Amino acid sequence: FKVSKVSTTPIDGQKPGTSGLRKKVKVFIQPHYLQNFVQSTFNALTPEKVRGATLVVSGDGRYFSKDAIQIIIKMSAANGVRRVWVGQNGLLSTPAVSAVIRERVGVDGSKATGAFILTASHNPGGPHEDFGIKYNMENGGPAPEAITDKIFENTKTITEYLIAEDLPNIDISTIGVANFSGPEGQFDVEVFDSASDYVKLMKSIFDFELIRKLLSSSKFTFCYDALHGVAGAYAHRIFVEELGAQESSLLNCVPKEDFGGGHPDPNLTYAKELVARMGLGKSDSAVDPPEFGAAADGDADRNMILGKRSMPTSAALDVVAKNLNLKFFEVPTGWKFFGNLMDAGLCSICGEESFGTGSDHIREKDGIWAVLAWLSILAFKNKENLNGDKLVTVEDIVRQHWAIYGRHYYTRYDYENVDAGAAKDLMAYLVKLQSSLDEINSSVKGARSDVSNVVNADEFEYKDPVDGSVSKHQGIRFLFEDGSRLVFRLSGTGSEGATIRLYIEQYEKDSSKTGRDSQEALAPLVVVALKLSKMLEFTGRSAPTVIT
Ligand code: VG1
Ligand code: CO
Repeated sequence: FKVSKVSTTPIDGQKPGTSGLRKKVKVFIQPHYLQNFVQSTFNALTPEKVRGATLVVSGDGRYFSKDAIQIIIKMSAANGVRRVWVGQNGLLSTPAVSAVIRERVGVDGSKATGAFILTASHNPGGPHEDFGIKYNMENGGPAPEAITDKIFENTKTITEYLIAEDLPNIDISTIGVANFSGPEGQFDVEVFDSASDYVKLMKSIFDFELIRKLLSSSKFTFCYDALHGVAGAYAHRIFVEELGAQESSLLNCVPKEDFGGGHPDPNLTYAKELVARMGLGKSDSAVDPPEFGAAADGDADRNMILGKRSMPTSAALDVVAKNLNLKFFEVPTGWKFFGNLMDAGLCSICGEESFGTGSDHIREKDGIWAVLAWLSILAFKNKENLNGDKLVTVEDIVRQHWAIYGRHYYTRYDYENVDAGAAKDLMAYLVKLQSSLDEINSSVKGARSDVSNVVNADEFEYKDPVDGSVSKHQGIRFLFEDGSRLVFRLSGTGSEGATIRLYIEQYEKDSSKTGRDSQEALAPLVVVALKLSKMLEFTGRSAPTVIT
């Protein structure tokens, strides 16, 4: 093949957010849009991470992925990359990409040093919806801010990109290797099985024999909803073939370019089918609901676990860590902040408020890992019990947890697609308000006299303990005397307008009060949050788009 230099000009707005660059498909398919970003990424890496390197390119299979993969392959060839690995049909979950970078060894002994992951995660897909791209590093984790800042700077000055226009399109539906030769020598593209490396890693972590006993027992019923995301490419292999679950346990496990028209976000609002099957919706009364249900997002790094109760991550983790005398860290939103801690051996389990948990087996959150972790716990607790009268359930375990550690009532209100200017004004207003605790507290008391006082109000700032880098403006916090807290922040994953996230949390230690409905328990704090922020005045919204 030949290498062409194509002239281009900078395109506005290519700043990677919480997890890569996410935009509407119609934005991504504009001439040079993807190419500018990919070249800017190559230019942000040290030369040995490009020339002669092995890169992974795949994603959650959303609309435009197939075209994007061909473009990235051609640009990789032109930039001197030695080989590109592609999951069959372009499918690899985000955690599987991380596993492939860390674990996979090619036929000739090669190892990957990075990956382009093509996903907009939990955002909908299709010609009128979202596409996304992010770069992961040699440790398998998302590029840190130092790199994403550099990529963004490069997008503002780019003048040309390199592409091997005459390289034929690769058949990514068939496993195999294609060899080419270019001006600098060999270039290979290898299409490989999307699941093998990941399944192997899971088997090295969990006791599959033990979980199999639970899943194949007639007493335990299970349901997994992939919401037509890439988790479907793993679910059959792992849950049915390896662990003996029934075929009928799988819901929406065929990956689709548009996620079947749905919103691949595993929460109580969007995972409607699963919620109904579990009998957990407001008007649902399911016949024989499964004992255990779980769902994943588009790229399979998130999980929602449903027993009769579920437990979101929150400051609950801090209480357990303190109790067990373990080190713990509070980082800003986004998995990229965990990478340094893990690489330095400082942390091994991580969680986010948005249905994300994982461990240091990779450098991404991991939806299927989370399900296997829960199943392991259930399998262990029921080891002697599979023939008994009643299995230990998720609900039993959660209640035991509350009895020991207390309960963190938690909810998140999302105001999606609000006017960007209005969202900015609201945030600026809150920052200004923070200069006077008296003013805050008179507003709090005016809204609800039964809510305790705010004792600290600040903007969260994080200093990475490993490399000393500082991330500012990571959320506006109001911390209350009784341990409750409110956090306001703007989402960094949306593709249009702004999304305001409001995190509301209240700690209850009294075990006689831990069984309440969380929306009811949090109602007073919600009133305070809305009044304090003048949510209605700024945004015109009297209710959030999504409550989780
Ligand atoms: C959201 C979540 C955050 C998560 C991020 C990426 O970010 O709140 O916890 O890390 O999505 O998840 P934001 O900036 O919109 O709040 V995923 O599943 O998109 O890779
Ligand atoms: Co995701």
